[in-house]
Amino acid sequence: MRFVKMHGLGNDFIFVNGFEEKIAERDYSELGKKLCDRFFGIGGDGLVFILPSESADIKMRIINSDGSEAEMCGNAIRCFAKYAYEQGLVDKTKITVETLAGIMGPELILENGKVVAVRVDMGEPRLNREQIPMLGEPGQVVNEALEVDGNIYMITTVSMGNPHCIIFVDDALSFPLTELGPKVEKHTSFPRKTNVEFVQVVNPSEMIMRVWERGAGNTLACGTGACATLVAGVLTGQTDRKAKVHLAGGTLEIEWAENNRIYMTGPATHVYNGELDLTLI
Ligand code: ZDR
Repeated sequence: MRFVKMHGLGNDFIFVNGFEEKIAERDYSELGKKLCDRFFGIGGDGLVFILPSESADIKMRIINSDGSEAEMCGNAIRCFAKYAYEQGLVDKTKITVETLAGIMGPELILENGKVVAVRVDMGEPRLNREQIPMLGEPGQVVNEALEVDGNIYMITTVSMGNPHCIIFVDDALSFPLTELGPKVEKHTSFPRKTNVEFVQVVNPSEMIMRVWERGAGNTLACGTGACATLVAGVLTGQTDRKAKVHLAGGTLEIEWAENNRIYMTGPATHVYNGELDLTLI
């Protein structure tokens, strides 16, 4: 099976071109677990399939490294758009991509014919508790207390098609993310688990964010998480509607436009092409 390794700010993915490689859908989860393993497989935060779509130009399916399927992935979709364009699977710079979170709209930013960045229309944030989903009374979850092991954390939740729980902290870099992250990810309040973002507001147009990803753990960046973080910054009155989000792997620019849609701009990087004998793993 041929594959391509790409990353968006160090959030790394294995891409499989489903137009050429015929993989049965029932094998997606098992393959995701195996191929994403950094010791016995290729290594990656997720496995992404590029597939034909009936409702958009092209379709993306993403399997987390634990074999679960994510509705959406902000970093992967930038890589996805670059790959689809460069491989000639689409012939325009503004495309529509079907995902489990709805149809997204990446736009390639070219310089001298090369893709230098991708701006993605990530759709509208979903703010009602049942849309996250999170248990409890209907309404928005903004600065609400969540108890974990007897400690109280103030959380704000946002769905970008996938669930995010944002916790504002004084110092994101030294926060014990690997301790608290998995406990919030699997907290009983979140029936489909959640991605967890630890965020420090530097000023109204800049934030530092660390992420504990649902199904993937501590990763270097999270595109949907950066979008959810900007929304949480606005809802809590701490940031402007346009801000830079600094992640371990680099910076994303996020805007919550007046049309209620979120636009994310950032890089997408090709690392290498490979070929794998599936009978060996
Ligand atoms: C956070 C993420 N890498 C992105 O860039 O948006 C998405 C990956 C999917 C995530 N682990 C989930 O929602 O299960």
